[in-house]
Amino acid sequence: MDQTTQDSFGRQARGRDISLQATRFYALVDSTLREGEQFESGDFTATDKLEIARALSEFGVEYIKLTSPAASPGARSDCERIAGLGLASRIVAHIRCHAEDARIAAATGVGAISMAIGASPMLRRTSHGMAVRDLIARAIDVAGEIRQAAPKIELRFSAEDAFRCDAEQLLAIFLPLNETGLFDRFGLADTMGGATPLQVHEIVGLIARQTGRPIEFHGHNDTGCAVANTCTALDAGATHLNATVLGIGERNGIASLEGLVAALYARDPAATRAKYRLGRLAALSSLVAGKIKVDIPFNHCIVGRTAFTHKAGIHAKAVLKDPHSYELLDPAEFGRQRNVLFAHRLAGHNAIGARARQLGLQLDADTVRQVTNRAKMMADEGPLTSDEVDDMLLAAAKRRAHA
Ligand code: HCA
Ligand code: CU
Repeated sequence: MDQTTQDSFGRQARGRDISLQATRFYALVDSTLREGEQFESGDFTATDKLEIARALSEFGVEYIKLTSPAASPGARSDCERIAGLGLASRIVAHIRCHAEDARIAAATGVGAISMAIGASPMLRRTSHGMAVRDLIARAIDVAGEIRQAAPKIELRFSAEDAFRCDAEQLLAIFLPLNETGLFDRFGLADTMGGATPLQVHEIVGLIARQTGRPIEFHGHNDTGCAVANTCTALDAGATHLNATVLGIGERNGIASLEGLVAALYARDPAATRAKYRLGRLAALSSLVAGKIKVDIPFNHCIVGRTAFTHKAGIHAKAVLKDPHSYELLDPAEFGRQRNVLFAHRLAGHNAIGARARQLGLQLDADTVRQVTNRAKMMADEGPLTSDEVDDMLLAAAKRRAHA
């Protein structure tokens, strides 16, 4: 009865029967060099792509997805070059469901090919005009070509806009494709970013159970749910999770690698640490931010400026005693630093006392409280700087020495 179980976050839960499982097997499919190229300023040069691919591989993502080599002569030569680097990450070429694209991709030396085609009634009408029957026939033809050219290549078929299809429409596509045995994995894309976690759970679970195949999930972020949906897809049985550095992609992008890594780490720090070189994440984010000429959002998971900044007195007090009080993620693991703010009106004597110790000052509790009260009054009157608080602490220490 009072058993210790693990919840889906890998945490111990006492006395409750939680049926969700601990972290399952998964692989990260980074799409910075494919979906990310579709970001407003994601026009990577050949050198950018090589640099980013190397950094992704060093971080440890299992797959690096590239723009279709059929997109342009440059895309093709970059794809061949990256596939030839011998990186630890498997290189994936994304393609349309076109025989010519497939031929070009199969000849580049990539380890995997991902084909995607609009599945929803809306995209079938506006994107390619094919009926479901024709779409299935096309996917089988293209997959057949690929299997002939590269029998061992890892092959995925994905339904674009899967979450504006109902379950029957999706099964009508995936079940016949599954029977051909041509595909290693199926993909479900929330192309519009409008799916809810409950919907994702239901659809991913259904397609995983009905096909018995590994499932890849790709979630856009239009409603801010991309990371939550991707984690929910994992809980529902997805094995391959799409992300991009800083979440870049069409419109406002997809699940960010940083957000996903934060969520996976929060569930199971040891497993996440064992899979990825966490200390390299911040440099990877900065590298990509520099290439696309954007600032890293101040509040981004892990790499944002304020991700490890504590302010309120109550928080600061507990964090100074034990950082786990208000930190799920350990900044040191990610090469980041904790910042406990002390120059503001919400600061308490704990934060200001800690600052005094940082400055090497030994002040008694009463003195620290006096400085704290003065700092609060000053902050009420206008902006207070760290230097002003430091000056007050130094002055108090001097007075004490002369007393
Ligand atoms: C697009 C296609 C895609 C494909 C996702 C996938 C999408 O650019 O529109 O490979 O599963 O979001 O549907 O990125
Ligand atoms: Cu997409």
